[in-house]
Amino acid sequence: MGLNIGGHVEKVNGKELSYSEFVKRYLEKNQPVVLTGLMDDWKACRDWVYENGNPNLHYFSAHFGKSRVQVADCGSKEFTDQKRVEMSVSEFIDHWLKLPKEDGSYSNRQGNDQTVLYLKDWHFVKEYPDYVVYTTPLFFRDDWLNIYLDGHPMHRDPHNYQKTNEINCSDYRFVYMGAKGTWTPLHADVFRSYSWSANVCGKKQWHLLSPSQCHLVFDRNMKNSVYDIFADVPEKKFPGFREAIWLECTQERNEIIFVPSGWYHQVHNLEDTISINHNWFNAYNLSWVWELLVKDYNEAKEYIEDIRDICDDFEGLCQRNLAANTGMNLLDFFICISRFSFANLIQLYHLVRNYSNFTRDPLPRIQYLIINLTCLCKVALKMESMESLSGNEATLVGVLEVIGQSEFLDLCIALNGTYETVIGPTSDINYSLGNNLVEMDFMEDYDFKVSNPKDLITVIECVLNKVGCFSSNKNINLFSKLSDIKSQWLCKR
Ligand SMILES: O=C(O)CCC(=O)C(=O)O
Repeated sequence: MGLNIGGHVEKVNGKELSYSEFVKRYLEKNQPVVLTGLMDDWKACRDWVYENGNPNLHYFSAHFGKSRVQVADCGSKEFTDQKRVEMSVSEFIDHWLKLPKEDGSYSNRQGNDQTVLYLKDWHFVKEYPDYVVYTTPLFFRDDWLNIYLDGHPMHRDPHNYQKTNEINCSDYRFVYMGAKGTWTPLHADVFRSYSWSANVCGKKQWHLLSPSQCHLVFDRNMKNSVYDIFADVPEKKFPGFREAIWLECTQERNEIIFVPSGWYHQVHNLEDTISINHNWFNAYNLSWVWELLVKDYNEAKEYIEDIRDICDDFEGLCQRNLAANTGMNLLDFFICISRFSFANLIQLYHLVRNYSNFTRDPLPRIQYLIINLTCLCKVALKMESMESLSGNEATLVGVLEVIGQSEFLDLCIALNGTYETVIGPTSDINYSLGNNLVEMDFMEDYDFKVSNPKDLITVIECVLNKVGCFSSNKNINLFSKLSDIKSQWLCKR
């Protein structure tokens, strides 16, 4: 029996969409969309593609041949994913060019003797930062994940900390390349982040399942999900699978698909395809990331429960396992959101305090910052109940100390640049972050130390109080919003 297709992913001309419309229609509602018209000036579409639309594979061998990449063997399953091997780009391209068919592609999806190789998760931007082949479209710019990883290690394991190790330095900006017939099994994305994927050439077929239906692709114990939705899925093991209603999408060359948080999807390359994709999170899907971490943490704990009594540092082991399996642990996430809270607070404080000095109305930016801080607070409130985060020495950090760190300054500059792009500038004059940081000197009076979510909420409350005083003095219609956030906090406590 075939899949139950309930509809197709909407296609929209990205040139006719504003950022606020994109937020309202897709980020907030967590709905997928295909955007057209956003890749016209990408160098990748010229350098990497012949005029007839085929990938210029020789270009890759000639320019990036020595790069070491992860390649999936689409014909063999290993645990929950395809088996991966490492090879050079040249080796991968040689394999592709030697394919038996005259059109240079694999003959069908599976069941072919020929090993079906698919280059995945190539950290291209990280490896070739000076060769700018694309610009991230406006809609996907507010990307806290990659902004953070540009300057901060994600997992600072005190037992095993190396500045250069893979987890520490990676980003989530990738290139994918595969011949017709290569594919990606059913999955939801890392951290339950958002993702976008742009076809530089070729064509992909997507099948997507909304989060409200995802339980249907799991087995009775809710442990394993279906691997390949086109295989013979046994009803006994996956009793809900046939009820699932899928969204389908054929993504053409020069189109970008937005995949929202928590949507399961399976992808097939219908032609030889090169794509660029990013994973990211921001205020709108932060709670998705938190929920996933809690679920994975509980599973990691349950898995080793039987050695709890003989383990010196059971909690530490759980956190290390969580970081290894999920890509970050609870502490990493807490440190990350603390820094984004500080960065958003600094901007908010600066904008409200100097409200009348800006040449452009800062209110839209202020409103955006308030939304961000509301989401950050909501997540911090959820985190409060997590025992492993209450009073953790490992995360103890002085707010002023963070503000003085160069990587934090870089984060603030990047975030400010992002907001200028997505919301608009507040001034014709160049933004001077140094002044903003100096303005925060009032914090010295409080000597804030943040070691758990409760402390973080206290800092946010304190700065919002200050900001609230300024805004009421200056008649900015902001105070009611701040009171709303506070009353939300109070009734949740
Ligand atoms: O293009 C593919 O093969 C898979 C991409 C994907 O799953 C994703 O971007 O989340």
